[in-house]
Amino acid sequence: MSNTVLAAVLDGLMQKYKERVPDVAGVINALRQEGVIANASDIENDHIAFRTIGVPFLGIQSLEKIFLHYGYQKMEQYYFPSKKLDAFWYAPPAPEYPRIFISELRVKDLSNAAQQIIYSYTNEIIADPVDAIDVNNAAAVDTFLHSGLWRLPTVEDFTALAKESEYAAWVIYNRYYLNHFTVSVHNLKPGYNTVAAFNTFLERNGFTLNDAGGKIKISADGNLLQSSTVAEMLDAVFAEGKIHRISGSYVEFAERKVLPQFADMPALEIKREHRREGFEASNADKIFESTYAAQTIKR
Ligand code: OOG
Ligand code: NI
Repeated sequence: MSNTVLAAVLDGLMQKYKERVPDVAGVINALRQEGVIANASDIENDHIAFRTIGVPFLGIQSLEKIFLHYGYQKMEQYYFPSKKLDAFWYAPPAPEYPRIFISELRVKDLSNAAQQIIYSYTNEIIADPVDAIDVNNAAAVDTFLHSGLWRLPTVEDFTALAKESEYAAWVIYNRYYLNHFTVSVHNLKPGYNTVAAFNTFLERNGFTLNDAGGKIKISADGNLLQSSTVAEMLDAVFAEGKIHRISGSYVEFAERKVLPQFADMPALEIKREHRREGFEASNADKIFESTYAAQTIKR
């Protein structure tokens, strides 16, 4: 287990993500302009997220091996029946690293036709690709996470998949590109340290928020609050050089409240372990929609 390798892998992910998602630099610049942070490195990254396809050799069981190797610990499972997804979250080896959320498409829950489209791509993979890379080599992992695991999809296949599962279409094109990083808001200065206040800041600066189920997603215990931007549409090159607009990635914001048993602790002593941990399926269910057409149409 080497945390310098993990740090380099995370840096590589963030770099490509920033290049593809203008909202990332947009949010960082707005925070700087309003004097909330001095540098991008002042932002605490609550978690990052990946999407995967549940077929042999791929999916969660494949991608997670990289992060388990770096000392991440597999935590709770979540199930999203209407979206036909499963997910797990992973606790980092040290608090300065982000949590990881990995979801997986339940391919067998899709129609036969959609399954056949997916298999026509994923059947190119005849062994777990993670087993073929040296996970101690950050450059090798970076290349793997940003390379095509299967051939470029056709616009027809992409469109047919999107009709049944927008998640399926997103991942058949975007693969392991970072789906989002998450600004942790509770340690920011007053006026920015709740999701409600942060959303006001975001909208004042022209960002479009995902309003599926309301702009603030709140866990049943009231202690995990989340919001997200709507993914921007980008021109993507498909098979035969065809260009089609697809949704890219988005940015998320999270507020983890101090747990009731630590309510009387002095503010300066409060650390990550004193706050609400994990995720919430009902929040996540709506956050997935940040890349769905009903939301992306708003920007
Ligand atoms: C992940 C959506 C869920 C969260 O923090 O609950 C999520 C995705 O869009 O792939 O990020
Ligand atoms: Ni998230």
